[in-house]
Amino acid sequence: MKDIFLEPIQRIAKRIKDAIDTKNMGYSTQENSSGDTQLQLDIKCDLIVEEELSLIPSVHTIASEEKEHEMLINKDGKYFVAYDPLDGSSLIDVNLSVGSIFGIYEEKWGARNMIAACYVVYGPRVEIVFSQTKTKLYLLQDNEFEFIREIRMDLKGNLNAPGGTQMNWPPFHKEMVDSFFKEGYRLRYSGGMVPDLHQILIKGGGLFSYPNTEDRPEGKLRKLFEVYPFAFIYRVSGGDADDGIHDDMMTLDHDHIHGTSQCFFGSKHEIAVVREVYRKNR
Ligand code: P6P
Repeated sequence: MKDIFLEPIQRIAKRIKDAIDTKNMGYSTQENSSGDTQLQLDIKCDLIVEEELSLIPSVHTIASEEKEHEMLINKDGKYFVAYDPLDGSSLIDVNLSVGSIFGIYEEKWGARNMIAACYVVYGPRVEIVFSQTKTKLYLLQDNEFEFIREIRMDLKGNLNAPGGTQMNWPPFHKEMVDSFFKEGYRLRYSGGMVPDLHQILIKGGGLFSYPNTEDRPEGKLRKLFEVYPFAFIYRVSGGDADDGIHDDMMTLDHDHIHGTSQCFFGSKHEIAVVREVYRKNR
């Protein structure tokens, strides 16, 4: 199954990298379903992904952060692909890393139907991380992606990536985040989900958190094309993920293609701490 998607995603990564490197196109007059004003680059990257995925016969339906509705590709296909074509695109203005995220589901949407996940990080280098039964790292060199190594996380890390507006965090969440800093964890947060989670994954571990907050009572990050893909990747890599609400978020059925959720991704130790704190404060 990886062989069906890896090559198209490598083509997507090269085309989006080229799009990022071309002349700055500024903002469009449109908004996406999350209410973000779309960069013309967002729209261009969305079309790149749509074009490449549409060439795969086994793709049934696609759903994009940049599209209000899902899009039928081939009624005889069996894979449902959700994607965020250029996550964190507002960071391009300040020359920080951004990414593309893909969640691959079988027969229908929903965490329980996820069978693979992948992201591309566009930084000083372009890298792809693809998870199915193992998590594999690929690096773009001389315009070709080369397999580098399998990624495995340590049981405990020392990086702490606390998302969301701190003044809107629940007090028990702030106490938990501060407890990691008191243990010596180091703050690593750029505001880009892909590079922030890539750093924790590659450096062996830690915690990324984005809680429900007063201003975002259902969290901010989108389930189908952000939360579930990274939860899948972290678990396959020997880490863990949780939503602080359900016994196992990856058994949940589908609700809405733009549904959001609070989310925690990290090494097993840090996620166990999250589970204990959130169960106590339900
Ligand atoms: P905050 C980018 O807009 C994004 O969707 C993710 O890439 C990132 O993790 C998050 O929002 C950052 O949100 O509220 O911490 O700035």
